[in-house]
Amino acid sequence: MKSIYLKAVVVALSALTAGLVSGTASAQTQMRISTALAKNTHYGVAIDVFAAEVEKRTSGRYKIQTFYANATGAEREAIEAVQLGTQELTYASTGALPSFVPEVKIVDVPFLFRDAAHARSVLDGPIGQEMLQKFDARGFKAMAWGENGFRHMTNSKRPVKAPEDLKGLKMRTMENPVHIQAYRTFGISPTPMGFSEVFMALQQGVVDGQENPLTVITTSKFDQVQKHLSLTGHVYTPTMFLMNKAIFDKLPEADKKIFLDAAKEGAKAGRAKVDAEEKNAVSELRARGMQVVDNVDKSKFVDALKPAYVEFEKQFGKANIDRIRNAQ
Ligand code: EAX
Repeated sequence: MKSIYLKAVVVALSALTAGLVSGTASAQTQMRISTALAKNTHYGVAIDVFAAEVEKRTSGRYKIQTFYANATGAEREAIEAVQLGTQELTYASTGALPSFVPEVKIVDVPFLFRDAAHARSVLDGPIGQEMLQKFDARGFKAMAWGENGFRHMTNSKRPVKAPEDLKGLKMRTMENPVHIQAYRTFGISPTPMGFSEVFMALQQGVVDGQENPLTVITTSKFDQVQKHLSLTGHVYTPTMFLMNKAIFDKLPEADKKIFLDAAKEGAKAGRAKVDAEEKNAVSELRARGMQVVDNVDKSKFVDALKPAYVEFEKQFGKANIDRIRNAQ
């Protein structure tokens, strides 16, 4: 009799403790996500939507603090912090990612994607999802691909109409080895640096030019320090929602799904912002005084890259490049 009574007390007590524990668990968990560009950009929108979706779908059990314009460090440092777990999340381009997960380099091959629809369907399809999984072994949960966009060249020296015009230009590039190799093949002298240093490097003439999607050129006001824009569209740059793997793994199953779905929503919002902004970007940049070459013959740029493609095919396998290139 006594022992039954005791058991009942124990059960009641443990129920109470469980209640208390779940009471504490329902207190808010704070997490941080950072990105390289300002709040009013396609990156800012992506992390804002991600944060809002996580908060909404978990009824506020998580609070995602958002940091813009490299406030927690450049992309490389932010990715490192996520790998270490000192920061939970970041939304970054493929600029610095290859140093962490070399397999991702293939997406940076120039003129690989025909258009944004092609890029998005490859990244959201089996090829892109396989690549996300490569991040597991390196301490990341790669949650979803997002978008920076097709890169175009700007410089302060001359209009770039053909690859010959690039010879001798000193250009800031991302730290991405595929870009660096391709741009050298064009005759460019590449100067890799983090994004936060670019405006000043252009302003002070440390470099003659840079290349970025139109949305980045307009929102970063590169027109103030660059005269010429050429719509080369030479490389597509995706972005990625990255989370520390151990922190992700500890989430309850239902929350894992919420985080993954929220990342997809964030990516979608980012891509929609790219679509909206690209419509007016060229006329906007012209209005701000840039000289725009909008009729470059892309096949000449592709031809000029022949020696680089030989290297890329060796490095990534021609079949793997073709599999992406020929995806419908
Ligand atoms: O993710 O560093 C860069 O040029 C990227 O395109 C972007 O602006 C930051």
